[in-house]
Amino acid sequence: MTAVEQTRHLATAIPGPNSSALIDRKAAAVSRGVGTTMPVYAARAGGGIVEDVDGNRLIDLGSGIAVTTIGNAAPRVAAAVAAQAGEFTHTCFMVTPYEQYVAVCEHLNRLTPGTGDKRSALFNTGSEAVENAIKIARSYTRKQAVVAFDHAYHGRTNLTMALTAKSMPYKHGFGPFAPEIYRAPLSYPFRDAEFGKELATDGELAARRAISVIDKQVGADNLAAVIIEPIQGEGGFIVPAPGFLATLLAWCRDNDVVFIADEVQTGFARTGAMFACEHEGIEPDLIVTAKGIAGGLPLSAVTGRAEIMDAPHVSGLGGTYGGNPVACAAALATIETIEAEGLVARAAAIETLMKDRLHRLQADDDRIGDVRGRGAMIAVELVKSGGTEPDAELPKALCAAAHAEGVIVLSCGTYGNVLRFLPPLAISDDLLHEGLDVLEAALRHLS
Ligand code: PLZ
Repeated sequence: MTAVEQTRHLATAIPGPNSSALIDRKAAAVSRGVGTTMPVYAARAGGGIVEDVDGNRLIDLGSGIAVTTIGNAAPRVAAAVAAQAGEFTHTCFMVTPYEQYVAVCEHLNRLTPGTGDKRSALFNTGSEAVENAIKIARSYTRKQAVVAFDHAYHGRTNLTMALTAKSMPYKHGFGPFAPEIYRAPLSYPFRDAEFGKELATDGELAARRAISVIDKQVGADNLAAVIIEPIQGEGGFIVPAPGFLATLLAWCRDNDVVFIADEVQTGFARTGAMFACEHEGIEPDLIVTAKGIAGGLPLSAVTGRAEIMDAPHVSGLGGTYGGNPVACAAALATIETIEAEGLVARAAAIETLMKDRLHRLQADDDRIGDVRGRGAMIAVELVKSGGTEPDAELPKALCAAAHAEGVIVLSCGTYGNVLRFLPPLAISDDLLHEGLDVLEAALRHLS
């Protein structure tokens, strides 16, 4: 197979005739509940480009929602998947185990923050791993309650819907939700600033506000776990004020509460560290990973302190496909690629490039309220001119304009007013600049 040409190219209007035909087939065959962001159907992808079924080549600033971090169809992954598929595709680890599963767990134990004795368990999706982290925490503490945060996203299964904050589209009409889930206030510097500079910059203060809510409304004696994304993803790429996570973690340690970091979106080099917790200098009890772990194959994991991970009884954890051998082969190739190609440093370089441009854009456009994020996980929060009132229409219009010009870009945020960038680390600087040029022009045009 030849590599996808690394240029943006519009062969037809977006969508072209072949995508349009597929859009009609989808409407007739696929549940309406499954929505799509882009109006084009993919044919091939690699580097920083997704090529559609009409021969259009689009700049990829989404990585399939932070999954193909090392690049799509990355050479080591493609080769490892093909080789493993030729040997065996499944035996079920719970029936006839295989080395690849153990090897992925060894790498996770080595790579995640914390030097103590660790164990891992493998699953298929981020939601499934989050559910298992909660099961493990409950088994270890023999307590039931779980605290999640405002703006959190942890998945779409029943327990993870309960943990997720936003109603539409994730929860609306799908209740009742799992019991014993409580919500605490987050540190959201851009919005906390309305309540004073201190709260916006002092993470310890914001953590004390959350701890007070937890203490009074749940009580540590009932609380099994606190779960948090070190940088919230779907909620709007919210980076908490320094000290917020460390203060929460310290409180958890003092109160026999398991601290779970959901690094499903932030993990595996995405933020300019292998894991986002490293930026805060914290070592969570449990860490949940998925997405970037296996270059696009479905794999997820829970990793953590051995005494916690070993709390569930034998055969208390599992699932038919968890740690599928093809997905494990992809994960081993992904980890090898990150380390061999120095991709953690590449993510940090992408942060510098993007923030530099976006800050300059912000300087003469007061609709950009905030520029934030880490590594190749960068966002702009869009507001009504000069204020802080969220503007959800502008990102919609910007995304539509970018899509029509051949740039894949996504929005997010509780208020739907955040434009987020999750480029693959395999993208060139030229393509990144070109993608931002397109957005900059669209922003000017929409003023
Ligand atoms: N935890 C932090 O970001 C998935 C969801 C897209 P699954 N985020 C993308 C959508 O609209 O469904 C995510 C996440 C965090 C958990 C999950 C859930 O991971 O693999 O989608 O189950």
